[in-house]
Amino acid sequence: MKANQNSYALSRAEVDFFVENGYLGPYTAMPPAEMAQIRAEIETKVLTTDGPNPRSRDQSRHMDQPVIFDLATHPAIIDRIACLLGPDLVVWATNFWNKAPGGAEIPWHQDINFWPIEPPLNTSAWIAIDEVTVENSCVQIIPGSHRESLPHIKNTGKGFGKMADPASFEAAGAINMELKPGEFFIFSERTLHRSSKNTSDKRRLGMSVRVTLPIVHVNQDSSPLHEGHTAIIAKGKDVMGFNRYAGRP
Ligand SMILES: O=C(O)CCC(=O)C(=O)O
Repeated sequence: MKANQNSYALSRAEVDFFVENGYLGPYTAMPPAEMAQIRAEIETKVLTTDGPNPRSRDQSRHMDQPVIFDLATHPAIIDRIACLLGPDLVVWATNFWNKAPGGAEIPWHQDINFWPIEPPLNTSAWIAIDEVTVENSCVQIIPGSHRESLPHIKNTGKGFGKMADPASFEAAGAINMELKPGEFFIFSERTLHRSSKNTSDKRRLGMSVRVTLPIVHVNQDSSPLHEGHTAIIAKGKDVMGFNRYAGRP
């Protein structure tokens, strides 16, 4: 069966749009009412407990929480990414983006500057757990920015270590990825994105799912991953054997 013969198949026009613009979506993984149930479980079982990453409760919860494993491997996400990357897919990281009212800006960046993967190939899905609007600081992206690797400089004292050098790009064409709970968008490892300070009185909770191929070496013991980290074979098979995996917890 070809990768694109599934019920979430991308059209050729959507694939071309991704190649041209470095993002796709929003798409719906589940209706808001279903995400409300998942959100309740995340609030009671996940955000309030320690997970496998000793530095952060927000990372790698696919390893210990079935609800997060299921979200990260949802066919609405994985089958669409299969239309971009092919039939064998690895979810190598999951992390929450939990921005409380007043939460700080995340500066413009290209993710590949932060990751221990080689070759540098990844497609991410950003899933809205809360409703995400301009007011509570939705992610913004710059279409087409993935076609160039930009220099990154220190973002001293701001909690997010690096940012794209503001002298190296033009943010004028940025678009806002506003999402209903259960919606997500897809973007590449070099798509420039940011989010502003959360100036609303509403939390903005989302989760990123990072998807790559079995040919990619993931340095799983290194930050932002951690000792004992396991990835997921989300679709197809891994005949390479470079990385550590585990199934549904
Ligand atoms: O949620 C945010 O504000 C930033 C998200 C992000 O940087 C990412 O998913 O790579």
